[in-house]
Amino acid sequence: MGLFSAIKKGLSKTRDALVGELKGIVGAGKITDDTLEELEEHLIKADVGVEAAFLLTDALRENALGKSLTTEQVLDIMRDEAERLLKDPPPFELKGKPHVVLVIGVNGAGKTTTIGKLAARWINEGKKVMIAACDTFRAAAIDQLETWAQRSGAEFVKHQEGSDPAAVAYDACQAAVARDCDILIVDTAGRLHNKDYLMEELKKIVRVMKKVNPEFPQDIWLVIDGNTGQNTINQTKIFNQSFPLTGLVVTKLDGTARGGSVLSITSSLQIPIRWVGMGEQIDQLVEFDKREYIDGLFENALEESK
Ligand SMILES: Nc1nc2c(ncn2[C@@H]2O[C@H](COP(=O)(O)OP(=O)(O)OP(=O)(O)O)[C@@H](O)[C@H]2O)c(=O)[nH]1
Ligand SMILES: [Mg+2]
Repeated sequence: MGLFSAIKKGLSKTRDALVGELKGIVGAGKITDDTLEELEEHLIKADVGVEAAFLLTDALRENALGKSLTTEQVLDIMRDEAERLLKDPPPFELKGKPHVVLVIGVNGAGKTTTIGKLAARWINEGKKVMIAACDTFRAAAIDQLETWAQRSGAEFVKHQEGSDPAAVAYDACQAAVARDCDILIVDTAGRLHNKDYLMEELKKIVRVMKKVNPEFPQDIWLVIDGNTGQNTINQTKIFNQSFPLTGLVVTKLDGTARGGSVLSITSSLQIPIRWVGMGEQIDQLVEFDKREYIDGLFENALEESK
């Protein structure tokens, strides 16, 4: 399955909800305030998120109120607005040697898997990559990352289960410098954004990294599950208050994802989406592409809904 169709499939729930009922709402004559209100409610249900739902309907209010438009025309206006809301990330470039990427997120979001995929990708590009197991809660978590290190050919740093994650991070930074690695990717335990002590633990990881080099970590990426819908926006906001997030990874867009919510995340927080997880396999990670995403959300939607 090509990237385009994979994204389309992943976004199918949002798209179906968006377009399927849009026809009924719009097809009834002139666009009125009532139509827009109904549409707004509908967009929120389709999980594009409250912020994006407001912005999309505002765009319609400006351009469509009082007019008789076809469903295609209404979709076009929303599409233009979505294009305005989404940002393409600046190209990923290495800033320093090693370039350290700290990967954080709630439980089960896909952090460890994403790290394995990233390591494989960068090693394929000829880079020397190290990964570090700062999820020390469970032995299984360390083993899981070690398996990814073996599969991808990355160097691997771990301590015993139950050890201080910050100590692992410190060692890994030093080892990555000593072994002349291009990139160090640091895995962390899943944590809920509202658990203060876990957020403190992450802050400690960042602090000790800076002892090795004040520039570390050059990137902090939040991994979010594309199926979580509206919840991801709150998560992202709270993580971003504690850590200056430099990018997002949205995983599981291959499933029956409600990936429309990423529209709201980028529009309200201005954090670029960098990577998209499209499956469990090592090569199923793609660079986020705004065009493909928007096509996945809107293209041929009318055809499908017929
Ligand atoms: N379909 C699909 N599954 C994924 C993707 N990314 C991760 N997964 C699966 O999601 C589950 C959780 O992935 P992990 O990488 O272990 O998630 P994690 O964030 O490290 O989890 P914790 O360490 O427990 O917080 C695993 O079964 C993965 O195979 C994806 O892009 N698509
Ligand atoms: Mg993990």
